[in-house]
Amino acid sequence: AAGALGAQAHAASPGAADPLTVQTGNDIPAHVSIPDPGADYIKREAMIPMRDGVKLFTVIVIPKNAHDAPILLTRTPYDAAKRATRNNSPSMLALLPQGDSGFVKAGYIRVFQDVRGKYGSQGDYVMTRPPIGPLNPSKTDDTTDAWDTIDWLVKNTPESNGRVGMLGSSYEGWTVVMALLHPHPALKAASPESPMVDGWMGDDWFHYGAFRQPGLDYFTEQMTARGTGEPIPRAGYDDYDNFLRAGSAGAFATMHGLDQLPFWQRMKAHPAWDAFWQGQALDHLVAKHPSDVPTLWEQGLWDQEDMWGAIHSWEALRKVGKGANNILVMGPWRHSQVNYDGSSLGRLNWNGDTALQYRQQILVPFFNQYLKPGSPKADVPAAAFIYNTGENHWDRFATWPLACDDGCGAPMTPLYLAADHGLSFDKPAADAGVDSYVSDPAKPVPYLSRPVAFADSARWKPWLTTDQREFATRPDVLVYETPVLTAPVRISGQPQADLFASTTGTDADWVVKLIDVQPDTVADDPSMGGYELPIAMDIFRGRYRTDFAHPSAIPANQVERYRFTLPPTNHVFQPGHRIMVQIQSSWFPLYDRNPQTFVPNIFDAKPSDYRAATMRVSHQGTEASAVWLPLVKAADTAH
Ligand code: PG9
Repeated sequence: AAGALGAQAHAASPGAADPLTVQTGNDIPAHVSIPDPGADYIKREAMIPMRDGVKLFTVIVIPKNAHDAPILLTRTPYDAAKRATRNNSPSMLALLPQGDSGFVKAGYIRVFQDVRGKYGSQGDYVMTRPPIGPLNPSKTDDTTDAWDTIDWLVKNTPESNGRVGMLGSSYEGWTVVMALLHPHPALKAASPESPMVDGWMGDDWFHYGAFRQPGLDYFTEQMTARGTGEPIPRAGYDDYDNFLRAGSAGAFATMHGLDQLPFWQRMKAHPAWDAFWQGQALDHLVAKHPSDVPTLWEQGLWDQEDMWGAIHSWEALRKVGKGANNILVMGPWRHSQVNYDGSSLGRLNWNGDTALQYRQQILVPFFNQYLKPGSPKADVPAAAFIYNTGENHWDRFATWPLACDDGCGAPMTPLYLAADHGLSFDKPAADAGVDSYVSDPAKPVPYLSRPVAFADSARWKPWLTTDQREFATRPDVLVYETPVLTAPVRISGQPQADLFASTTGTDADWVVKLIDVQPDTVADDPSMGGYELPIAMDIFRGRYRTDFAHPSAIPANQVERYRFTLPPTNHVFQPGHRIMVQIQSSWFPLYDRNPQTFVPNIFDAKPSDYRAATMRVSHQGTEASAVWLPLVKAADTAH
């Protein structure tokens, strides 16, 4: 039969190959689009030229028959083509991400763009490329790239009304903040969602100088390929063992070849908050270049990745008099949950889908107000929209926080560590005591029960809500708690850890956890009885106690003061509950171990540097350790 077909082809075109029979070129055409006549949108792809000639790959999804439509732009390192294709569907609602539904229904044009050097875009990739200046000697950054993109979009999208909003979470939130440093005039509203703002202070890379080891996998995923790279291969399932066996984070990275990555080389050279980090700390930069673009700064109350960025940028802007067009939003969410279902987190259940409530009631009306002329004014509170995680409802604030060190309705109130592992609002006596534990770097306290694999995203996402009971029983964790509360205790602001402590070593980490202990009996959910729910917790690397830029050895056996702000909260400890504080000196393997012997750079610590030390926490007289609470009377709440 094959011979007969060949004979027919030859007979049809003697002398020349018939292209309908003999394929001589590429079976994959250079340009192809598969139209769906039933689709309710048009999808365009463009290579948008930047001022230096580099072209960025951009997907533009336009509702069919759109005219005078606003544009919603997200710039991403996570594959614009994929971000714009949740499902291969003729329905724009099904095509685009879940969090976009309100914008789709409101008729927006949706745009996703690959940042420079990733996926379809040309150019070189630089991790969260610092702004043009001492750390970036080129003529472009993500401020100019956003500007050039918006300029092109409004000139080349005839269906648009010339108004653009920017939205995105995490790295995508960072691109929104970068755009705000010098916004294009067509940028009319913005929402950085859990934006990465200061990688050293409290976002992805470090918290107060303690290094977050999952970052190493992120580096190989992002920087070993233009497209999607792989995480670091592991011999064992349990990352507690994998990292412990390697020694320092630097040794783990070297063993797995990360020294080839320029960003890791830079990070390793800057373990302190020096000019490298200061020069790209966007909370400081937005205050130096405050924009007039109305902005919703959003982050989760249990945001396990970027819990620093939104609140600190918002606060910095408020301090330079830009409160009016900058609103803070905090939902009862993990990282980026704002764009998904917000009905629950871990073992916690909320009053409906809180993420949808926020998107429907605040986010979309806010963007409509500025992007769709003629829209009603959005009903947005003057300062902040924050979920009340103790009473299970949203609170609207005309000013926030409700208590702080200076300039709020109420001062901070110390909740002191007390004798016999108690907590009290009364200042302890001069001889109330000191508690101690041995912190052994050979047996660090885990942040989640073992085995713990960074790749297990189902455990990672809600981890900040994990029951802290099993850690409370370790001999290297100090536990303090109040009696059972007989009246509600309301806090709304940022608690502050304030430790007076010593170590027999010369460096130390301090982890402080503020916890809501549920009653023994929880009638509707009995297995929650006694659950120790973290409300605010963080880690502080002791060498930075006097200066984030210049670490110094801790004098052995000398009481030093360690003060650091815990993540923000808006919570009510209900009657029947107890307030608990836990203190420990490691949180592994999420954070690299402190060798507890001062070395110039902990990334280079040698096995012999890691030594057990006795930690002493004082709770007496002038050395009264406390957690300062943004305590408010219920009547002070502005609903
Ligand atoms: N938290 C992630 C990230 C942001 C910025 C830099 C590196 C990582 C993210 O979710 O995008």
